[in-house]
Amino acid sequence: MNSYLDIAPEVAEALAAGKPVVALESTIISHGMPYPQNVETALNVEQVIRDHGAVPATIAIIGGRLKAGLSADEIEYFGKKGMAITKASRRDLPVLVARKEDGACTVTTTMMIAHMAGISIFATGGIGGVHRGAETTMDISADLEELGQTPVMVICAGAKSILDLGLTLEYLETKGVPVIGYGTETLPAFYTRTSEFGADYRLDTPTELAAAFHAQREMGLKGGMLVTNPIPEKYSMDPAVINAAIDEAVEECKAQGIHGKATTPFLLARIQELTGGDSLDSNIQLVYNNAALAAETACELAKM
Ligand code: PSU
Ligand code: MN
Repeated sequence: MNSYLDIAPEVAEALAAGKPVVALESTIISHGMPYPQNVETALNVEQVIRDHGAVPATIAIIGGRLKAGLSADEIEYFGKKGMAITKASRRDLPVLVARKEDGACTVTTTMMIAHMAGISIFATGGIGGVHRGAETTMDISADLEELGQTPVMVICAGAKSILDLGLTLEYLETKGVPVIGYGTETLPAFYTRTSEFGADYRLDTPTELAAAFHAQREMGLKGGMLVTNPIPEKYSMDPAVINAAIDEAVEECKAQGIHGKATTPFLLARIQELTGGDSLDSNIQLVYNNAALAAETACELAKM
């Protein structure tokens, strides 16, 4: 086993026994939501996974150690420190580990560490993608490259329109990543259940998701699978309201010259401010919804 990796005892026991485990990311805690809702959500999401028969493994870097499974105190620490923790993507791992520093794991590094630990399924809210204007800025999230090379299923609520959804789908197609609509033919747009874009395939049950992932893995195909699960109807937002907030946040981001890894956290925080917290409520609920589906799918996969 990787000597930089610490698997929490409960997670290690579940993996050794072939029991279902679901990975969770830590950037959503430190950079995706404000304190204290971030900590409350992170603890609740672990409970949702347990309630659906799987073991949660929140993933982070602490003191240079790659952690699969955090304690409640460690989650509180990440939530409180927030943006002061380094947001860790693939390129950040070597220096953070060598210097024994902390890092909040994005979708990219959560996939990497989940795979090192032997965890196949990961639930989150949204993924990074091709940003609007990427044809000149070249701002394309490392999450897409990771989906192209690491065999982990990522269950999300689609992509926010802070991204160029069409270009994000083109990139995923190039990388050979299946984009599955869960119970839907269209790509969900995070705060809303649909978008103008199609998913590659519609699958309707956790068993079907597990079977597709199992086939991909058995064939030894490189790369992950992206499952896009629409936000529950009662928490979905008015597209006019959320899109106005997103457009404004994107304009401010450009005007302030924000770029690189700061872009996504800036946009997420600004959207929450502009919508007076409504988008935060929706965000929290869709994460619970994804966690439940991930746990159910992990249970099915464990039987295959
Ligand atoms: N999108 C969201 N919520 C998030 C993120 C993205 O709707 O919390 C976080 C995830 O951790 C994701 C990361 O992996 O931001 C992408 O950052 P970047 O765009 O800098 O690659
Ligand atoms: Mn970027």
